[in-house]
Amino acid sequence: MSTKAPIRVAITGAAGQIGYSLIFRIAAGDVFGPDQPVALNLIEIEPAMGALSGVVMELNDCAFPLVSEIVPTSDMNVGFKDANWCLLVGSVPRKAGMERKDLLGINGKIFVGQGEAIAKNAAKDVRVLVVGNPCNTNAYICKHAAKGVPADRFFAMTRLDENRAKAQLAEKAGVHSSKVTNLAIWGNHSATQYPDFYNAKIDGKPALEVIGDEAWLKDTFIPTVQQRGAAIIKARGLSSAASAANGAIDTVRSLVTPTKPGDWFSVAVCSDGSYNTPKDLMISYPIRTNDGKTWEIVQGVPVNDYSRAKIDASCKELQEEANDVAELLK
Ligand code: NAX
Repeated sequence: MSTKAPIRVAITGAAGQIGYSLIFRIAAGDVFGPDQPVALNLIEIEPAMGALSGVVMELNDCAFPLVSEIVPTSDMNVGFKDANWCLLVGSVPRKAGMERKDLLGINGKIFVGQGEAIAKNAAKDVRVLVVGNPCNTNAYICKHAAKGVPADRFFAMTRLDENRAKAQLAEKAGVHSSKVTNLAIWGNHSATQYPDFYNAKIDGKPALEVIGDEAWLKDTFIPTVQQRGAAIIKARGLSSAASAANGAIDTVRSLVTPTKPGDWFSVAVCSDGSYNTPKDLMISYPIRTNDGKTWEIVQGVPVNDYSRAKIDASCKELQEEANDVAELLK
């Protein structure tokens, strides 16, 4: 057993599908490394506590060497206590006939409560990744509610979109996905997201040059990435879970590990107005970290007229979502 102090990770929606992949991989050391113990605070709503007890039994049955403690709870004050990382996965799914505004309102209340509980209970160095949809706006609400926690500690997940985009480009180019770099997702984790193929590289060369088919990139690649979640639901009868958990794992790992020189990764962060985007919203950009602690929006990435229009459309949608939840932020 490692002598390092454990990192405490709070996970909401712990008995859900994504939780079922995510928790076991964190416990196995996939995020913080094979020498870093983790304490797991598993948060669920009361009706799912029975299911969560089954997850805890299975976790125990894995006898993971790195797991120092497991705290299953439906009390947010217990769940976020001393958490260094909060992975907010649980949220209420959209049901038939539900307007976006209704969904935003229902989830918004949850993320106000969670933001307040994080501010009150979490560790001083807490960082928060929101996965539960609509993740950008849920993170925006949480950030506002978590008074006293710096805005640069909040993130919303667009890494699954980045990974999906890399896989599509790799397949088209006939190379391994690891050869695709500099793939930024801009904007919202929604159908308006912009997977930026103009700046992506394949084996160090511009993706456009390697693929040589701009029409395919605009008319097939972008919609395929934007609609990938729906394609998985159609094929599997369930939404993406293992790949979503993997996206969350990649996001945290990228934020705690120095980024390779020249490369970047995608995650939504609190906008400082970079690239003429609205300040304060949670917008996905090309991000890098030099020390695994602080991060920066990569500056100077070329944005042509096509990219500009796509980024603006996605930010407009985020602004509308923010307007829909303005009441909750008072
Ligand atoms: P599930 O419905 O399987 O699990 C969600 C779990 O959250 C349930 O067990 C539920 O009891 C719990 N929950 C609900 N409200 C809670 C609360 N207030 N506190 C604690 N737990 C709560 O959904 P799953 O497939 O795991 O997806 C979880 C979320 O991820 C959904 O909002 C989904 O839309 C979102 N996704 C986000 C993605 C992204 O790229 N950002 C991709 C995958 C996924 O669609």
